[in-house]
Amino acid sequence: MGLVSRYVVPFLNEHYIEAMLSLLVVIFINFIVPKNNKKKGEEAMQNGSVPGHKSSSTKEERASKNVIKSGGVGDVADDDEDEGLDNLVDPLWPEDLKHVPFRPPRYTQEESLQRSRDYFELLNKRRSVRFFSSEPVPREVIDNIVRTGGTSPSGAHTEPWTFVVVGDIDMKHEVRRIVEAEEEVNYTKRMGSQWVNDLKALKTNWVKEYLTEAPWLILIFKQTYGILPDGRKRNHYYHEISTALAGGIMLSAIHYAGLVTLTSTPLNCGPQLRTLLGRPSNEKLLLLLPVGYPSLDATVPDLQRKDLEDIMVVF
Ligand code: IYR
Repeated sequence: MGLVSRYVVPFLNEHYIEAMLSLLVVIFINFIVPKNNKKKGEEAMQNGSVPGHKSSSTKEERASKNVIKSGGVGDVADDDEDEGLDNLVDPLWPEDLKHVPFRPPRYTQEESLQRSRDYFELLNKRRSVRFFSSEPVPREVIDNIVRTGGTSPSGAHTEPWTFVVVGDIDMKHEVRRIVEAEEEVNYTKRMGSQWVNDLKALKTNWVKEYLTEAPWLILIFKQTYGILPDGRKRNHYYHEISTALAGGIMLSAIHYAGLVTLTSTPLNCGPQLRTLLGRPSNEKLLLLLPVGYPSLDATVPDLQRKDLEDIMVVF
């Protein structure tokens, strides 16, 4: 008691307490906050997400929130728990990477105008199709489509993607079994009534005939990190954005080849499909594209696209 009155009580005046509180605030702002943000920033660089976005809720809670927010196939619940992403090796470039002249084809302004019109008109005819013919498509066409996807830009040129091509009918049946079982739960439980209602006009449900009708399925996996020959993990910057861009480029290649696809995102199927296809745990399913010709009686919803004024702002 003597000690307390001698050493503590004299300092219990409001000026002293105020000064100590200010000191604590300064320490917190300067040292604790930047440290946390740096860590979050590093995480975000790897997955392209917004720092501080992940909450401390359980995996299941995050899953259902994500289902409602984004409807993404690669969401946390799906297969996105990245284990041990510390100590990543940054991309390895050859010691003396050369820069070489770049001379792409050069068109006149009129030619460019014509080409831009033509390409718009071509891609404006692309539609997501759910009704496929089983008519075969040569493997070489698929090879070229995958090659084209592989021309996509990627973070630090890490090419963080794997395209799994399935033509084997038994494997397609396995994929369909997994997707339909999960999608039934998605439609009846996980998605919620508003989401199901929003999709009504598209006439989708959990029965996915296209998964066995289409001659090919392309499952696009993003690689959340790379694995070097010596086992070290390599940083794959912006792996999700890079792989999504590759998917977009593939959509245009599929359409240009006169084929159709559906950018399907079978929610909660990632881990099972990854295991079925023998892919390693650094790969997460991003998109599943059935590829082939439309069935003769295929229909699509009569949708309109937004006008230029509604999607473009010019300064
Ligand atoms: N993945 C489901 C649900 C679905 C979700 C959206 I957002 C769509 O635009 C279409 C379908 C399915 O494939 O049925």
